[in-house]
Amino acid sequence: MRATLALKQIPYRATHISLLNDDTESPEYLAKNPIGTVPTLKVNDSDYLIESLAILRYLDVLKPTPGFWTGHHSDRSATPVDEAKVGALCEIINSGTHPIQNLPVLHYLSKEPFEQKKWAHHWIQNGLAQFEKLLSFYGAATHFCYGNTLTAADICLVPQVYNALRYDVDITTFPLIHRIHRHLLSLDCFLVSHPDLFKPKD
Ligand SMILES: N[C@@H](CCC(=O)N[C@@H](CS)C(=O)NCC(=O)O)C(=O)O
Repeated sequence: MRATLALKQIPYRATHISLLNDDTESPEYLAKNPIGTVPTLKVNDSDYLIESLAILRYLDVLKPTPGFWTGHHSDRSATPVDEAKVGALCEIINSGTHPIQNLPVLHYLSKEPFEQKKWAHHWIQNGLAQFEKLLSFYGAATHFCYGNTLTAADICLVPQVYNALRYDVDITTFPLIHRIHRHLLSLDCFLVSHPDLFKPKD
């Protein structure tokens, strides 16, 4: 979400919310987001948005340029098929990978960090393998997941790779993901939104 705000040059103020300290369980937080997840985006005095893809869609309607649902194609116009393909890449991360390695699932699975890590590693590996296959199937080029410009698929990929590295998934075994991810990390919108920049100072 922060990368999208940066990409679309929408100013915002970030508040640090720690899942590990149960900040999302406080009455103040739950009043804004009753399911206690992050991210939450305050958009006016009474509305708070949740769910990353819903927020991405909102931000795209709010500020359509640059758009990120179809990718730009140098040899042709973008079509609804492009949008569905970008959507499929997003879903592999957002529905097929991230939720299975999310903290509540790991806590339900086991109290043992080793078991949690083994599970998360397996499902992230599985999700990225699917993503890699689809990148290849859709003919991903060098720099982006789809087409010649940044799309929502890139925006979904970067935080999932961040998590993959936390669980020691070797992303060099996915050549397309590895190459694209390296390029994405050099872009301003990802540089200024990197999670390490939003950690509280000691
Ligand atoms: N599908 C939601 C997932 C939100 C979500 O589950 N976020 C994680 C952190 S990345 C979280 O809040 N986990 C803690 C919890 O669910 O209690 C989205 O895309 O925003």
